[in-house]
Amino acid sequence: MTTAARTRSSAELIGAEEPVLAHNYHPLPVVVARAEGAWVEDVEGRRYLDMLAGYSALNFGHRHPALIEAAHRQLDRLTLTSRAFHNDRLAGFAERLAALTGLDMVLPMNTGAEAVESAVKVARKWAYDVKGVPADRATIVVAADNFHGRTTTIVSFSTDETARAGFGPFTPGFRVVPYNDLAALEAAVDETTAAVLIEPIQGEAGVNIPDDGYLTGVRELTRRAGCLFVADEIQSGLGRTGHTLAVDHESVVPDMVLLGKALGGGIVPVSAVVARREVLGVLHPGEHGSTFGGNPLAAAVGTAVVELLETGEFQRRAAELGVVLRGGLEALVGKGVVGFRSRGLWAGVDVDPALGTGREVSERLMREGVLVKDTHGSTIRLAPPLTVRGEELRDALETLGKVLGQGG
Ligand code: IF1
Repeated sequence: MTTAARTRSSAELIGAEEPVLAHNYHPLPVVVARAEGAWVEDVEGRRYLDMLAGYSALNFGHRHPALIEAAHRQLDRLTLTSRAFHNDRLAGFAERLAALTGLDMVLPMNTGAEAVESAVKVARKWAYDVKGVPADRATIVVAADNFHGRTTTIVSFSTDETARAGFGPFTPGFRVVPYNDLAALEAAVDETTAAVLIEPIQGEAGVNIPDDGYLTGVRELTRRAGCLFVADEIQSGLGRTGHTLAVDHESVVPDMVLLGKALGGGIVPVSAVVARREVLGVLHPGEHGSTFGGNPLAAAVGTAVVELLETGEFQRRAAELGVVLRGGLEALVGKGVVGFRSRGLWAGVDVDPALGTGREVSERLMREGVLVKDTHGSTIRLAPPLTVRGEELRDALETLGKVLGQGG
């Protein structure tokens, strides 16, 4: 029987990837074959609690019934037209998404990086057409330790050498300031500034939560300076922090909100720039686009995602279970955890380096049936689906304590 016909083992599949798949990841040695809710199952049938949730792309769990139903229904009707024609799903998606975020207009894209790239283009065009910045002089201020994606323009303003090295020359027009530092931000903003682009909570940096008042300060500072506040909510948004958007924690409304990941329900790539009409109004036919942006399947799934969020149930669960998460982590401080940051169902946990690297702890947790991902050094991130049950969360925290108690 050929290899292709027989179901290959996890080990065989991992081995088969090596010669034929680019080595741009170093995955944990687990091969997932099926999943439901907060649980995944590998090729051999072993089950794991998924405490990463696709880096917050699976906020509603694996294969949420309402989202799968929306996808199936649309698959049987229409999947793609390109934007050369209208489709009967896009208006509803844009209306519901704009209303959910409290903004006016939607630019539908596919990946998070495309939303970020689109925001850079729109902010620059707004600077030239509305603010009156001289051509090609627009600047955008970003934060150190940012993560906004992997394209060459985006890594141009990354401060992570691993993300940048070997990919130059880089796109000019960006200024980097320390995160959570309003004085430094004020000093960097001037008459050429189109926008300030920040994550309301820095995900890849290890769930780096700014001081209360920082987001309000950014909002006031950008309004005073006449530039745009662009919030990258691609990882922090859509219920993760106990609010629809992380900026809701300070009741701040940015000029542009970037969404992705969970907007596609863990089924299809869906991202969007949502903004005030004056901002997205700078785009005219032929100036921007995407083959798949706003496709009917994405719009149907995206609409079902927005409908889930309109109930407030997932935001409530993230807030309520976030108390369980925080309490469980507080109990581990001094028992292998040297520090942590959490908001809602999102935490960056700093493990005692003497117990191992984040990767080593992740591998030990995997052997205990819990999947997490390290960020840098000895920090691991916890971001379960917002559908996780309280007892599942408590079990995962108990397992973390057990692994750390065993020396990491
Ligand atoms: C990978 C990190 C997380 C993001 C924010 C934009 C994007 C992301 C705040 C781009 C994407 C993903 C990328 C993925 C792993 C994951 C990640 F580790 F890379 F940094 F979540 F922290 N803004 N983050 O977090 O969205 O184009 O990927 O759809 O590159 O390995 P994308």
